[in-house]
Amino acid sequence: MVLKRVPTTPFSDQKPGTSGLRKKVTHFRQAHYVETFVQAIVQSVPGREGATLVLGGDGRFFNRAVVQTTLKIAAANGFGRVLVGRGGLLSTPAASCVIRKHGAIGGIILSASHNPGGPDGDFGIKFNTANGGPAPEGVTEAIFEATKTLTEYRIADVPDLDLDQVGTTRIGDMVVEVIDPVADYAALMAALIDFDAIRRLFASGFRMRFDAMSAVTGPYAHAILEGMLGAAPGTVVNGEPKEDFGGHHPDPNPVHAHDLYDLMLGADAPDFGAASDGDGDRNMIVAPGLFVTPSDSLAILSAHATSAPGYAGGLAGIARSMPTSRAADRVAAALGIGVYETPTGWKFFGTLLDAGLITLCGEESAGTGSNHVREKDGLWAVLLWLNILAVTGKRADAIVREHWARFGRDYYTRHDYEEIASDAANRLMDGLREKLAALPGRRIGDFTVSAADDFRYVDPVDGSVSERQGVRVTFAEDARIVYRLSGTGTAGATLRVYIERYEAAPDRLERPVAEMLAPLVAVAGELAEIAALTGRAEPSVVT
Ligand code: VG1
Ligand code: CO
Repeated sequence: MVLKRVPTTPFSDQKPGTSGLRKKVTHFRQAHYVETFVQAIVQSVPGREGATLVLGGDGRFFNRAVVQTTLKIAAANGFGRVLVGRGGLLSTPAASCVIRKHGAIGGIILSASHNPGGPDGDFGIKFNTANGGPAPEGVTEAIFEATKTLTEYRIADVPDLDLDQVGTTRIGDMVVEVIDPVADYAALMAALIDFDAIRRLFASGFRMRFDAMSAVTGPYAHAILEGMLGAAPGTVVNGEPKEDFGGHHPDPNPVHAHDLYDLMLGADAPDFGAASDGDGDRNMIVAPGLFVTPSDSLAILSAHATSAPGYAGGLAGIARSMPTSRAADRVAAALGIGVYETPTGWKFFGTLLDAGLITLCGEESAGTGSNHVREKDGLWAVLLWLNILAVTGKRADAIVREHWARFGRDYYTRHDYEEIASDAANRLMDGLREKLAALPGRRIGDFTVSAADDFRYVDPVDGSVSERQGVRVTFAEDARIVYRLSGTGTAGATLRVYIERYEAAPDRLERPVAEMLAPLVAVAGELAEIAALTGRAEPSVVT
């Protein structure tokens, strides 16, 4: 193997965000940009000499090229073995599963998740550590520091490998194993979920639609739902991963997965609808006639988890990201288990999962997961739902209604203001921070502020501190508004405003969400002066 040392000038903009480094493909394609970031990752891995690395991505445009580059840099930096998904594919949860199962030292996942793909779309690179989870902030900081000082990278000067056949090859001393991207993941699902019960459910005529959104979960869903569980052929739609996701936003929400949403809310709805995102870690659940918010889904899965073999012993605790509704807290209280509130981003669940403090966790952004891997897991959530439906024999909409009847309902909406000017976004957040101290006790509209702060998280396991994780304003009327700026966008800034209100009166559980939350939406706009500061009268996306 010929090893090249290539001189490069450092970059100043390779700071990983909520979930790795995410930029436009055109940005990633500038000379040495990918190589510098990958070199920074690999050299920040202590003990890499001879160790195993996992590699794969969501199949978007540029995935194949970066897989080849990463293999060559890994070989030049002393790794002993790389497990790479066939065709360069691995969903994010499957990568987490493979890292854990094969004792890898970490993994590099190529994805910009739910962001659009293609030559003009987005690309991303993230690093996961040996526990299978997103690198914690200490590690991403070290990677960022390296990108700012690197003057060369090391790369094997070898031809591209054929990654389309399962099998073993080498680059110099480094073994490259091309693996079936589905097999390990499917085996893990079969160990956690009652596949027999779900097989009987499908055999009884239960109909479902799973929309893979032309992204990475297609092969997983085909193999598991239609192959192992006997769902009718055609259950999985858009099941072929495409480099540009068919031109769509692979974001499973009622806006971008509207075909599925419309079908489920129409007269001919099947029994269950679900979708997943670009890299397979998000999920959308739609019952016949009823969209299930991700926050409710976390609460419902938590309440029923023991019906699955993998959770039959009960839950240790539940965690949710701070902006996620407090529906899961109500379940935790009923179960008498701990509940943890973390900053946005899956990396904050890692220590809690590793320490055994929690079993399930989730985010309002369509992320749900458990201690089975260290990433959120879209298909797992769908399978756990199916398990619950199969074991209870109830319809999905009935499960949701029963949940509200028992625990009350946390009406919830998120308003996103995308691609606003960064300085306006920062002014808005700074303005809110300045107001915080004076807010408690203040009456705004029909609401009285009971507490207001900028969320500061102290990790209960390792004591690490994360400041300024979002402004939260809590009201005496059991309502809450949260403001934060996105850390995954690739153009300008995105303001996210999370609005929720609890309602327990039996005759007020099925009101239109927009109507129930309208007064609070008005308060949210007034408090942050959104229209005046951003120039936007309306959000760009409401979920
Ligand atoms: C968003 C979501 C967050 C999620 C992150 C990565 O981050 O809000 O909950 O963990 O995306 O998800 P932000 O910083 O833009 O709000 V994925 O599926 O895009 O990797
Ligand atoms: Co994702």
